[in-house]
Amino acid sequence: MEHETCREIGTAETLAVLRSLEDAEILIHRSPDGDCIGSGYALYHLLKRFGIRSRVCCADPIPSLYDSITAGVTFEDFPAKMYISADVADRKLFGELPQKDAEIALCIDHHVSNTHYAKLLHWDHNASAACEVLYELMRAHDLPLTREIALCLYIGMATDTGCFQFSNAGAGTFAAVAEIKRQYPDLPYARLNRELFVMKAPGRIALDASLMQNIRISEDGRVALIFASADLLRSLKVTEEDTDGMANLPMQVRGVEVGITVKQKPDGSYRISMRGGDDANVSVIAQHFGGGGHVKASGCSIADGDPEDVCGMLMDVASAMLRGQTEA
Ligand SMILES: [Mn+2]
Repeated sequence: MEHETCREIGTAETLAVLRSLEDAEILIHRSPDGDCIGSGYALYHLLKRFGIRSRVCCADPIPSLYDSITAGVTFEDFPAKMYISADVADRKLFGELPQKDAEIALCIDHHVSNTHYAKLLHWDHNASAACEVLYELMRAHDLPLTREIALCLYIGMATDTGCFQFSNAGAGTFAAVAEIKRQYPDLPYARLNRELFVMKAPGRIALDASLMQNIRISEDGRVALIFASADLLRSLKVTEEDTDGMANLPMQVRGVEVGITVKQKPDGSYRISMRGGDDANVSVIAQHFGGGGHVKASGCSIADGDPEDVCGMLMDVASAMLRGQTEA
């Protein structure tokens, strides 16, 4: 729902709002990833330096993968007076958080699809990550980049750029990371990259093998689809947290421009993720199915249907739309 008076603000006003907060809760999105966790915790550390009590709130538990961010942080118990959000494009993405309907004083985000649900919005939809928006804010006002904050921001930018491999990693992203590395050369970058982007749980290795064995590829080789049935996910005991990054699998096939990942939920509905190569705009394809997102990374949901029909239809529509996009 759009806030009737949502106003976009720059860094100076954002900083003033942050400084004026009191007993604040920082809301991040459900199924938390490195960017919302990183930006949420970075904001917590920043507010703490301003002498402001805050805590990060998420509908789902923070995966142990992000222990390096959460270690040593204990949130105080206090009745919240104000709410801000980080990396949350839409109120719906709060999930089943008790505060999901609260007035959001400020949202800091980078999603082009932000629905302007907050009272004030500080965003840059050209930034790779909410963590990059936050980095720029801190840089613009000479706020000290502490070690904890640097770690949070690094993980957020690394996450949303697929470890700096996606096209959303811009000059600003690399400049931010260069500065973080210059100030903190001894953060465990290589270990973090391996833990976050290379290593997988054994069940996940088995899942990837099965998905790749059954990958569907269009006749022209430009659209690939993998289907993870609820049965398969259950039998391999793969948790939600373990499927992170699964959507990038079809893009491993050479020549693929649109990669589609279909995950069947226990209730029979489907969650679809789409990834785009150089020439594809998957946001438009996802919109066709009522979803949306970024040009190179989007998603949508389908309520029900036979898996064969759903996968076949997605392949057909994506192939046709890709042809439309790339016919010059
Ligand atoms: Mn993000």
